[in-house]
Amino acid sequence: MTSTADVMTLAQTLDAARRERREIPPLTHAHPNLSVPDGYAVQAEGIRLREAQGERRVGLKMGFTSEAKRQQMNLGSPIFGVLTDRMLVPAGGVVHVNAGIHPRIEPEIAFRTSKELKGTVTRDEVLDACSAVFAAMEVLDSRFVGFKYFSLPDVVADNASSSLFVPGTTERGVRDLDLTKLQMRMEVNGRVEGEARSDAISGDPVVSLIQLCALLAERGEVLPAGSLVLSGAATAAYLMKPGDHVKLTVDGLGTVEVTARE
Ligand code: OOG
Ligand code: MG
Repeated sequence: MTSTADVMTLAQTLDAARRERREIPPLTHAHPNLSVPDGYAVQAEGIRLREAQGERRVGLKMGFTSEAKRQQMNLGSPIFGVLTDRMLVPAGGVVHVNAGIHPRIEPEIAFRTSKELKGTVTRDEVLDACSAVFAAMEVLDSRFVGFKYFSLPDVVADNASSSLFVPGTTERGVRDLDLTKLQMRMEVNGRVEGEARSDAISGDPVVSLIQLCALLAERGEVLPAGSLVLSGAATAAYLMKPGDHVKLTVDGLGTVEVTARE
């Protein structure tokens, strides 16, 4: 187990890399024994640093919940990260690629909770606790060199590569549509970049929330009421270039668009 001093140092290193838009080597190069729980300890310390800089937690995101993502990053199990208010980009807004290191964008299904969820929960309990479902895009930005070849503890420590998220504005009730059969299409400058059905996400995006509650419980945490939750990308992520116009269309959940600029 990494010591508390190490956890703080690693969190500060990652936070500085993020703020200075600098790639760093994976933490496991210098700390080969870093475990996944250590990664979550570094992530939590990193979020405390961001809160100390005035940011507020608004939700959580799941990662590696689809086969497409697990293959793209060559990593096998679901992980979570924390979303803050400063990561929010309104639908139709702009993502400045130079404000990041190597931002990538991906299509997601998002939920808002109105009740706390804790520990082992059923699909019905999740549906009862969710006040809305909507389409969203996530902009990832790994702080590690080349955005690849990192291990699970590295990406967990790096807050699951969180950078920005773009929630759609068409909100629906979670029981109003079959959440496993929503066709999702992400276009870049009119060209289809990724397409999948929503069951690409954990077989059912609601299952991502069940998994999230289980992962949180391992750390003695709950999914608070009022959280925004990204259930994970349905397709591989796309590397954004200035001038790209990205549009996600999801059956029953409308469209979400964003433009990349320098
Ligand atoms: C980790 C984050 C994965 C997703 O939706 O699967 C993720 C990464 O790809 O760097 O957000
Ligand atoms: Mg994602």
